[in-house]
Amino acid sequence: MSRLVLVLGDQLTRGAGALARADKGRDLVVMAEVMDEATYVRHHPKKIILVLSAMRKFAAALEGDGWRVAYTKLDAEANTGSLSGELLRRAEAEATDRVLVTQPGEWRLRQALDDLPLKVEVVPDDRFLCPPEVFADWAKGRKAMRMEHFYRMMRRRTGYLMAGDDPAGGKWNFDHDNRKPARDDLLRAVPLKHDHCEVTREVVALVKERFGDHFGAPEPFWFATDRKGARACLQDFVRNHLPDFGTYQDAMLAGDPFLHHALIAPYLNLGLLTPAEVCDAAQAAHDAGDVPINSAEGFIRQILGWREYVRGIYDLHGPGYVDQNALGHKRALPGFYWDGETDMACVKAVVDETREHAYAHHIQRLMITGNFALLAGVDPAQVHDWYLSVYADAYEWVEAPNTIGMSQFADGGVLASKPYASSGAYIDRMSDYCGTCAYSVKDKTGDRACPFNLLYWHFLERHRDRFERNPRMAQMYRTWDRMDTERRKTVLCEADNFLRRLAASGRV
Ligand code: FAD
Ligand code: DLZ
Ligand code: SF4
Repeated sequence: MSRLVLVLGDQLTRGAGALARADKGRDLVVMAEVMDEATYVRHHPKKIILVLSAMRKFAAALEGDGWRVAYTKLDAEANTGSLSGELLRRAEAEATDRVLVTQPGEWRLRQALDDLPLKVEVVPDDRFLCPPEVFADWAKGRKAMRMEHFYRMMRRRTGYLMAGDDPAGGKWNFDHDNRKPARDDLLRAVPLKHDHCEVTREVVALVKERFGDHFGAPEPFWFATDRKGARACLQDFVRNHLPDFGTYQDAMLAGDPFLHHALIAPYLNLGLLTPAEVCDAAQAAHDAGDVPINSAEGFIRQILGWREYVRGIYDLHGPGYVDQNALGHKRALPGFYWDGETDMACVKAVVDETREHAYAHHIQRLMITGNFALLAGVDPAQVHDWYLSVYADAYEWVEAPNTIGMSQFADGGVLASKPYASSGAYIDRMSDYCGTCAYSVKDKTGDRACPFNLLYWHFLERHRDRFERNPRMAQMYRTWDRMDTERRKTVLCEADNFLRRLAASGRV
């Protein structure tokens, strides 16, 4: 009896997982564009275009390789609207009850497959560098599961940037060299942009018609939508940006959303690139003397460390991870996360760029939009929903640990040893946003005081019981406690007023 080989929209890797175990001569590959997946959050239109266009081209490539492929387009008359429905429909037509699938990234779909009245064989997703049993073994019995420890284990295990038993360059981490602000530079290379092909043009029209009311501009659309294009992006990044990646990793510039970032997360998360080939490319460029160790290490840490680590955390903690709210935050997500209507120049820049590109780099996500939501006490479930909706690279397994854990501290410290909270001073140091802002980053109180300055102390005071004894935060509490009593009262009172204005009108 033949099997249905379900290939999900983010499993577009030839020869991996279920495809590696399937029988080309007998089994039937099933791929389906379905409304359930397109609407479980209101994805940015660019993300839907990317996924559907890449799915169509991947299906064609599989057919070119000799596979039998049953592909359902979103607007096909027979489309049942869900992946379960499509599997049942194809199972009946193929007269089989056997399904082979690579483990879906998200708990939501893992559960849907469990509920199917078919014999579903789930095989591990072997595209990751850390097999699930290795992560489980590393995590076993640990009180604190810190990324840095995981990362060192992975460096030793894979041999990336190792000199025998020691880390190349004599240190595991070169972050100390990597915190430079960037200057406006007209000579900085811009990201590689891809022209629409016929397949993408058809998908753009479909998405504009069906999802035109979602947050985000469908065009200009210039993402790569196949492996060849994704490889070209990787090569372009390694040549033009990787040498400076480390140095400017944390920098933010108004008018340059991309700086020296790789813009490859959408391709990695779809399967058009594998983490192994990305790390290989960085290692090779370093070995050839083209990329200094601070950049090679900083970049490989993101892939081999952070990306693998958040995957492990998501798997280990189960579907309940996203419902946590350790700090008890309840505020509604402000409207400016959608329309950008705020006087805070930094927040406005990130929201506007997100709408335009379905992209913001890590520090923008963490220290601007994430930091504001944390300081203002926004409900983490609403923050999670926003991040899952607005980025082209957003998939719950990677987005949730970053949002719920790293950014909002809603997991109570599983992922981060202290909250990523900062006042305006950090933003001013790492960006040029403050120069054009209606608020003044130098003002700690008063009409023009930067909201990040007011809310930072308000946050520390609100959560004193939880954080006062955290050794990494003790210094900040000492600074706050040394302030004059009247000044502290003024800060807290002005922060309260700010939060009242935010709740009343949303316009701040
Ligand atoms: P670069 O900065 O060039 O980094 C290279 C690669 O490293 C990325 O492509 C990515 O694959 C990996 N990487 C870097 N940081 C992380 C990280 N913290 N976790 C996992 N992988 C990482 N990343 C996603 O892929 N999807 C998400 O939905 C997502 N949501 C996020 C939400 C929040 C609140 C925060 C703070 C971070 C989130 N990240 C997410 C992590 C990171 O911001 C993005 O991976 C990165 O910005 C993608 O852009 P890039 O490809 O230019 O990355
Ligand atoms: C993100 C996405 C979208 C927008 N559409 C589809 C789709 O129509 N069909 C499909 O198989 N996958 C889609 N995806 C990706 C899935 O949501 C992804 O596979 C799950 O989130 C599991 O990680
Ligand atoms: Fe952001 Fe404050 Fe700077 Fe304005 S002054 S850009 S709100 S950090």
